[in-house]
Amino acid sequence: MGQPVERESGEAAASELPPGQRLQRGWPVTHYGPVPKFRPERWEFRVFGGTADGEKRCWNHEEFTALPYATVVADLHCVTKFSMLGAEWGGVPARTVLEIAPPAADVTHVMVWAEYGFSSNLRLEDFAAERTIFATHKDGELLTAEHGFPVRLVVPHLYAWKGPKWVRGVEYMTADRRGFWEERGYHNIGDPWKEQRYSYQEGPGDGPEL
Ligand SMILES: Nc1nc2c(c(=O)[nH]1)N[C@H]1C(S)=C(S)[C@@H](COP(=O)(O)O)O[C@H]1N2
Ligand SMILES: [Mo]
Repeated sequence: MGQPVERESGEAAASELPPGQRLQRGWPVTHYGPVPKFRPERWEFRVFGGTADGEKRCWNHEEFTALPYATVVADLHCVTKFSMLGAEWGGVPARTVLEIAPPAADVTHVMVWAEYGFSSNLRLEDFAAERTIFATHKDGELLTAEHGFPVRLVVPHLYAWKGPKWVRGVEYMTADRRGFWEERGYHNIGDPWKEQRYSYQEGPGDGPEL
């Protein structure tokens, strides 16, 4: 089991909820659209866009799950106001992906792509945060299909829509671009401790023009 991880500044203790959130018993399933069927022979995880050497990286399922495994204890805060606290996520840290497939020096943002074209954009520093992880497991068990099997992103310090389920790749970007929910009224950054829920709350510099 992983050790509880020290929180970064600005975050509260594990038992504390961000403003406006309430505790949820159990673990509800929340997403837009159908649950994709996992086809191992067709599945690949791609890193593309502004890589340092200009080359794409591509891992099949066997290769991806053989990457260095780590665990992170983190909460899930849905913008619809429920939170799930203290899950242990296991998988491949985003930092590991950044090390193996480094971005070019001018990369500032990433788009994380999932099945059916779902996407979410992140600042490179949020993606590179110590606890951002491509989770394959929760509390020691493989993720279920509806919770994102085989891989979902968990970004502990942002609202949960910033963590796509059924991830298929990462695009390194030299400018910011809105993802699926960020184009549809949700905040470009999505910090739950600042209650950055909706795009109308964005200040100058928080995101590209809508
Ligand atoms: N591919 C995909 N991932 C997604 C979503 C989605 O619509 N599609 N919804 C997000 C939202 S809004 C939340 S709250 C969490 C919910 O994760 P859970 O169903 O495992 O609780 O998944 C996130 N990841
Ligand atoms: Mo959500």
